[in-house]
Amino acid sequence: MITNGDKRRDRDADTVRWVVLGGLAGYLGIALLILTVSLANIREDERALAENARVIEVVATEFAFEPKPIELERGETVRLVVENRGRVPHEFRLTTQADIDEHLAHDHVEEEHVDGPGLIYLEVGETKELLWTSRGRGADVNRAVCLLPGHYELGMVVDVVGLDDDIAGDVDRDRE
Ligand SMILES: [Cu+2]
Repeated sequence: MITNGDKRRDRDADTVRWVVLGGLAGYLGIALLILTVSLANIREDERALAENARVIEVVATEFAFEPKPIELERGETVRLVVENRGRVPHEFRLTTQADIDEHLAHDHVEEEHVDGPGLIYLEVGETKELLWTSRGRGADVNRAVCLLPGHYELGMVVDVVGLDDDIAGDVDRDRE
């Protein structure tokens, strides 16, 4: 038997549910607003960074990159404008010799040709940009490479060296 007391309890439970849901929706709304504003700020910061960044023009051909080496100052943000002047697709990948060795050890595992942090894939005739901030010695990249099968072996690798420390010396040593 349903009593009036039961009905009231149901109504009360409904009210509580709606208040909780409303509260959650409110919180979500505010969180979304904060996220949107933060993302807009990040985009604004990136735009400012890109505008002030030193431009380094890089040309990819078969099978080399110019210039050689790519020189960065510690903490410097550069805009790498990479043009594929070759007759086949290439990639431009900022990485370390250790990662290259690792990649080669796995016999050129076929990867999807998608751009990512420090990586752009270039069709013939394509020019793309990469914004990069050098973090300095130890945690940073020391090579720019194309890891499409066979390209590294044919010479598509350049040193990425620091202008203000002795990364260059280390790179020269470990390539010998
Ligand atoms: Cu290549």
